[in-house]
Amino acid sequence: MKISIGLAVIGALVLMIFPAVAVSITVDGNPSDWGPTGFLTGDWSKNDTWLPYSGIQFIVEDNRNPKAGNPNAFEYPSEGVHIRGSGSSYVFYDEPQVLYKGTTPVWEPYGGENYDLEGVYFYQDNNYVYLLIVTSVPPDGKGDEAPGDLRIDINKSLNSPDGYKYEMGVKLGNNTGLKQGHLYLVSDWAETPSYIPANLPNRIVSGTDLGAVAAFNYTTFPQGNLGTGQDAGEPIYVVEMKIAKTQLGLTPGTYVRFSDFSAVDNCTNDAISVPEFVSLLIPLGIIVGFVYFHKRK
Ligand SMILES: [Ca+2]
Ligand SMILES: [Ca+2]
Ligand SMILES: [Ca+2]
Ligand SMILES: [Ca+2]
Repeated sequence: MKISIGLAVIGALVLMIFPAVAVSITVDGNPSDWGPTGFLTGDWSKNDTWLPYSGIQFIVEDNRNPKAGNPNAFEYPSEGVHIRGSGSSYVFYDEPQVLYKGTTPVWEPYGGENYDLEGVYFYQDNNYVYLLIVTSVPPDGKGDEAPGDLRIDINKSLNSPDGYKYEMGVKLGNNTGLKQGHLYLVSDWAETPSYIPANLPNRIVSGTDLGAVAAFNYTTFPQGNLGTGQDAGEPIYVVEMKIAKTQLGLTPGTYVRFSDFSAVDNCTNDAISVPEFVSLLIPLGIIVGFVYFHKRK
C-alpha cells in the first residue's frame, strides 16, 4: 500500500512536470507558439484569448482588477482579464491593492495603460525554462518609461549583496545600462524611480555578467483585436526568452518553479509576482494519481 501511494505521487508529479504533449517554442518575438489559434490575437476582454497550451503556467492581470470598481479619478475604469493557472485550467486572480509612496492604496497599473504589465507565461523542459512577458513598456524606454528587469530567486539561501532575495536577473531593457538579454548575478539592484515601494527592486545596476541567455527577443507585438477597452490602439510588446537550466546553476531535469521569476516596471507602477499556485495544482494531481492506483489494486 505504501509503495503504491509512493508510485502514485511520483506518477502524478511526473505528469505535472512533463506534460504528455511537448510544447515547441521558438524565441522569435511571435507568441503564437504559446497557445492555440486566437492566443493573444482574439478579443482581449475574453479569458479564452489568454489561455496557453497545456503545460504552460501563467498569470494574466490585464488592466485593473475588475473587482476594484472605480476607486479614484485615475485614467480608466476597472476592467481586464485577471486569471492565473496552467493550460486551459484557471482561476480568477484577485490582484491586491498596493500602496502609492507607501501610504495611499491604489490599484495597479498605477498611472494607467502605459505602465501595464499584462501577463507572464512560463514553460520548461529538461534543459530550458521559457518565459513570455506581455507588457506595455517599450524595450528602449528610459526612466519611468523603461522596463524593469526580470528578477530571479531560485536560490532561497542566497540574497543579492544589497539584501534582496533575487540573487540573479535578466536585463530586459536596451537603454538602462548593462547588456540586454544577459543573465547577471546581481550585486546592486536599483531603487529609483519608485512609486510603489513594495514593488522594488526594479532594475539591475551592476553584477557579474553570466552571459547571454540561450535566446532572447523583446519586440512590438503585431496586435490583433485588443477589444474595445483601454488596450485598443495602444502599443503592446512581448519579451520572449529561453534560459538554460545549467546557466541558472541547475542540472538538466531540475524542476524550476514559476514563482521564482517576477517582472516589474522600472517605475514600479506595476509588477507581476507569481503566487505559489503550483502548490494547489500538485495536490490535485496526487489525488487523481492515488485514485487511479487504488482502483488498479
Ligand atoms: Ca515564438
Ligand atoms: Ca493593458
Ligand atoms: Ca497589470
Ligand atoms: Ca534568493
